[in-house]
Amino acid sequence: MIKRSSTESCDLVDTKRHKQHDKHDEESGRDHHVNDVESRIVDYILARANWGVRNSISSKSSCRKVLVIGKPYYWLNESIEMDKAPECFKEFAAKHNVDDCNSILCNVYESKESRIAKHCDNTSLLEPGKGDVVSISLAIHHSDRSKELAKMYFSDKTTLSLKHGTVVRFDAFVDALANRTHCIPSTYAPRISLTFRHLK
Ligand SMILES: O=C(O)CCC(=O)C(=O)O
Repeated sequence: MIKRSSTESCDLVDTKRHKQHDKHDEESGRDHHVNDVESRIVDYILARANWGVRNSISSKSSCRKVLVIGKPYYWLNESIEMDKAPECFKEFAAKHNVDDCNSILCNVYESKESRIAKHCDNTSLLEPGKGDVVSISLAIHHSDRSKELAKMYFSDKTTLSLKHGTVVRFDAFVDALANRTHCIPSTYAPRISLTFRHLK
């Protein structure tokens, strides 16, 4: 089971489904025989993610934890310097052609209630001319890798099914001009996303 604070009210998603993996690892419910770049990233993020803080706002209300790597986007949590992030992040970024980004916001959606509200990205923080935003989903549990983990809805009626390895790309400047928002209202299976941006 993933460690959670005792005050958290968000129920974990479908824990029964992971019983078989609990046999492998009672502590995390994850299959530690899998040691690819994605599972190393998931382990690293799960061990460090916490509620996002921004003045009086907390990501707890969305049942979503965060980990900030590189330049901080939105959340004021302490961030891990890009150079200090483990090699698996560099390998993963290179694989997805986003190794020139200077900010990775990791969102952890552990429970059914874990969500992100309708929003446009804050373009005032982005490097001018570099509005490309790339968000990649990872299943927390290896057994969920072929399943739909969540759905992302854009206000122009585009709906994307998020699975392990799904890459979502959009231009934040274009979307802001068109007032095209996006949101993920709920979580079907525990998911982590890594969102790569170019910040000023
Ligand atoms: O978690 C995701 O898949 C999307 C994250 C997102 O929309 C954001 O960080 O602004």
